[in-house]
Amino acid sequence: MKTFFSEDHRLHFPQAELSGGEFVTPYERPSRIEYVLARLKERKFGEIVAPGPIDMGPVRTLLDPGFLAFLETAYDEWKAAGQGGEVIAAGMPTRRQRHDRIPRNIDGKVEYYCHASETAITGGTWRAAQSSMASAQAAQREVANGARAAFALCRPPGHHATSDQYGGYCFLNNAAVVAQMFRDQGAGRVAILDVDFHHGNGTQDIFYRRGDVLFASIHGDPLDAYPYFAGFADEMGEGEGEGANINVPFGPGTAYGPWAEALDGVVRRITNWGAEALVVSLGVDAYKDDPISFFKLDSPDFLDCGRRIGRMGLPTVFCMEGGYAIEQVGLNTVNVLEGFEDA
Ligand code: OKP
Ligand code: ZN
Repeated sequence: MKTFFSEDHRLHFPQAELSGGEFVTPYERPSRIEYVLARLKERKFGEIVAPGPIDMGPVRTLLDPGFLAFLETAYDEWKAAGQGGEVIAAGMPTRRQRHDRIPRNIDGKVEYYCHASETAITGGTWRAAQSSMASAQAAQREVANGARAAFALCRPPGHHATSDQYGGYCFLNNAAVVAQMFRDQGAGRVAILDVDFHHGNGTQDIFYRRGDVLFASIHGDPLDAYPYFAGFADEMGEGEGEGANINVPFGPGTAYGPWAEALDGVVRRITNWGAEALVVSLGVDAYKDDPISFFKLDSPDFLDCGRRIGRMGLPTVFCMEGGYAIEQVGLNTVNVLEGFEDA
């Protein structure tokens, strides 16, 4: 399958992430991508193609206009206000406060539109996020034009971004927009399978009340893992979306046995539900040596995971999400893709 990838990801490289009370180099860093590219080339996996420009149409359909305008200008406004560093939210509206009024002050706007302060915005973030989305859209078009599958090597990732909040290293929800594009082009039902270690709270939130897009995720139990406040098994969708949201949380130390069993369960449900297209939020941070995660998947397990996904036989777009054991990110990612093609 083809890979769609933009060099513009480099424009997003914050110097600092707040982690454990210290500022550290962000785990989500440009070099992650180098390892994926190197493996794709080494294994002669398929053509690597630069995407065309982003199509803002489906992005605007799905996401909040105020949020998009904010992302576009946040860094400049921050600087214009005389703030010295990268754009970092020092707070957020809490459950005891209002969130029906959008502050005029840029510091306040950042708090309003952010849901996790480890994620900084820099001067190149908006362009990088748009190019990441452009890769996802190009992969979608490739599949819409008849390819069995395509890989969007997205950076920054997307699955934590809601229609109006960024955080968890994510700004624009690539997988959600791909699913929406399949719908707009006539697919009746689209499934999103999120295998990243972290719950895809943003994707879940965007489709929670919709019955046409099913969201399924296997992830670290929110009692133990970010994003902490979403991803519990009793979140099953609402209204039209009831029954079209599936969460399978697991605790620390979970190995491939139970994980694969959960995957088979989810695959069965997606198949029975009647999905006509599949979007995979492909994070490989379930890997045993990932520095910010706690599952115990090993590299060969990712091959097997890809095979199980491939057996669904659906037109599939893979969107890169997380994976922070930098040197193994390439191997594990390409393992999923190869497993998929083997199936
Ligand atoms: C993004 B993706 C650590 C808090 C967690 C955010 C992790 C975002 C993961 N102190 N930080 O799903 O891989
Ligand atoms: Zn993750």
